[in-house]
Amino acid sequence: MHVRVVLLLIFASLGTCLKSYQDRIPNGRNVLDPCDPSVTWPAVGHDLRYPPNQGSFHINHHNTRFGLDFAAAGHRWTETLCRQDSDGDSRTNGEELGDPFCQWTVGDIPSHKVSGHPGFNEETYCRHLDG
Ligand SMILES: [Ca+2]
Repeated sequence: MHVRVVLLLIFASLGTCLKSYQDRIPNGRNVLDPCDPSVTWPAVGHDLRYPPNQGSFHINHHNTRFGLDFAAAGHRWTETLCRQDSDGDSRTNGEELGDPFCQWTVGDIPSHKVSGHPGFNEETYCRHLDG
């Protein structure tokens, strides 16, 4: 019983973190699956679409390079993070997330729509999945 309560609290806090992180990057709630643009990818900094407490349960997930860069920036959208190309697809994180001029701040409506996933090089990652 006690263990269940602790686990519930841990998972609840993970979900809360995710939501607050989504609001700290432009279009954080609108990032699409790099290989299936019909669905969103809420856990933008992770290599799983959903955090461990939502959707597919998967404990062995990792941060993407973007997630690591976001953490290194103090979980804030900085000009440096915006100008980085975390996934190496030749597009900056800002270009992919709809802030190509790196002017977005928390609470703003991004100047552009999201156009890519900052954590995956769409071309190589999706080709890898196709086999
Ligand atoms: Ca990308």
